[in-house]
Amino acid sequence: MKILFVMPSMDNGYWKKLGKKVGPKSEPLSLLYIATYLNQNNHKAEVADCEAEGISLTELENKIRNGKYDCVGVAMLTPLYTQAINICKLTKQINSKIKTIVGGSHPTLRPLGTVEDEESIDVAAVGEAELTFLDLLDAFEGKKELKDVEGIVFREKGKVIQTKAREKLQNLDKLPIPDRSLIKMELYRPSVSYYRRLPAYTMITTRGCPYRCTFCATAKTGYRMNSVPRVIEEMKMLVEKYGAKEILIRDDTFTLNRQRTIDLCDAIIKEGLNKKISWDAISRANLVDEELLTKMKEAGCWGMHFGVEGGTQKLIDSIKKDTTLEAIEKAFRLCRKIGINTRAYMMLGMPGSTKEDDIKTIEFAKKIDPDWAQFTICTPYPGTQMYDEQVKIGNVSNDWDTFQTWGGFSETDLPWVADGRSSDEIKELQRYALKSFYFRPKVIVRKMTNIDNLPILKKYVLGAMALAAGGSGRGPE
Ligand code: B12
Ligand code: SF4
Repeated sequence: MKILFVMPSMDNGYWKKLGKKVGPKSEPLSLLYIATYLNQNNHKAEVADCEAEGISLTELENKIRNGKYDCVGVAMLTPLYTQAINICKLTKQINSKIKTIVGGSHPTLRPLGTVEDEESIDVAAVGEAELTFLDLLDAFEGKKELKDVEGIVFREKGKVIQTKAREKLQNLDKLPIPDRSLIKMELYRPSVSYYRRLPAYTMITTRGCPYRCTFCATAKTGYRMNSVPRVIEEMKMLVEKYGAKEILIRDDTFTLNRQRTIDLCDAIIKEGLNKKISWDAISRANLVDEELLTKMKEAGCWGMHFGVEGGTQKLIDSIKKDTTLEAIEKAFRLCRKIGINTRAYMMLGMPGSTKEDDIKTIEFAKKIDPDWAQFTICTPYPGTQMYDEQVKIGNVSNDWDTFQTWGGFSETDLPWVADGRSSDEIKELQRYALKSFYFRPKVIVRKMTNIDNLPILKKYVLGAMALAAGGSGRGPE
């Protein structure tokens, strides 16, 4: 069958305004994984990335009209909801026989509601969808029944039906390396503060996270790893075929399995990849130590990102972060000692928090002194424990377009505000947090001494402009 996978344009709120300039253009790995798997199994799948390729709805319409597709698969993160729906509607207007399938975090976490709310969606895929999609195509070809396809929600005779959940694929090596020739790799680059050298491309080496943070859409999803040789093969491909100078490893908790991290670093060094690329990764502060970080640095790791979230033990306990302020401080201290750049993800306005708590969070960010800090306004995404709890209280919006948790300035309406807090107060605190964090003499001097080439200077100028554009940043009164 012929399938078009579409990544909708991030054409709302923050992304429309500042995101286009300083935000990321990230390879749509989710769609590439599925498309590659289908192509390997004798289907013909293409990928259209409306954001990166600048494809307008009219251009997409022409593509679908002329492409003779049997199915259109659309990626649906919560903030992409409306754009994804518009693409399903458009497809049905062009030809009602084309099957529309949505997948990604939003339908995974809200499967029945997603299909019930929108008639132009034929099927929603729940969870990882490589195997599901292949089965689905068999069903569309009449080889099996839709009700026997695990991991989907579909509509039949006016009824919405959810099938048995699909078990997670344990051996990730069974999936082919995503075929990046399906997209225009030259269009992709991370956000300005996320790289040192370009081309910088993204990959994942594990799936899932066993931790239970109440705000997180990937909480309690287990943990599976690609083998070390498979990771090396993909890294080599990025270097040799696409000229990557940097790799962004976007696993949720890269260092969860300490021995595997060490083995991977050893293999990177053995292959000489550490001489060709640098890389960064995301993990938890309690999952690193001096020996591990030293090994990672030797293997080319230049940056580590940690979810810190709150600046008091009470706050981080309240979201079940399962770590301590001491462990966090230690991880940042070690990274600086070893020479690994750090990024701290902080959250403002958590449930039950006060303005004073948030000020302590901002002060804690300064204390641990990462190279980059992101202060995001806490947002309960559907499917998370936090969402379920806040919906009971009754103050969460169902306007999915407003679910944008950018670490820059939030200027659009917030979908939710913690009890006793106001949206204006939290937005103002966010401005204060960013400005008071970055416009410290120590940070400015550090950034200036780090400028050793023009692109870095350019990205700092862009970053400073973005910060300066963000309102008064007067801070707490
Ligand atoms: C890389 C990344 C990004 C990148 C690229 C996103 C992209 N366009 O793909 C960038 C930096 C741009 C980004 C932005 C945001 N992200 Co993000 N991101 C990720 C991250 C770390 C990895 C995604 C990835 O590539 N995974 C690897 C692939 C293979 O897995 P996958 O995406 O889950 O895909 C599988 C299934 O979901 C399914 N599937 C996915 N899409 C589709 C489509 C179809 C048609 C089908 C059938 C199936 C299907 O099949 C795939 C293969 O098995 C995830 C965390 C995570 N671990 O997934 C967060 C995550 C997806 N992001 C999240 C969020 C909240 C955001 C932002 C809203 C944050 C913000 N700053 O505002 C923005 C949204 C931007 C926007 N307007 O869409 C949440 C999503 C929550 C939600 N309910 O939508 C996640 C889950 C993080 C989290 N733990 O909470 N993100
Ligand atoms: S926030 Fe990080 S550690 Fe917590 S559940 Fe999500 S991915 Fe895991």
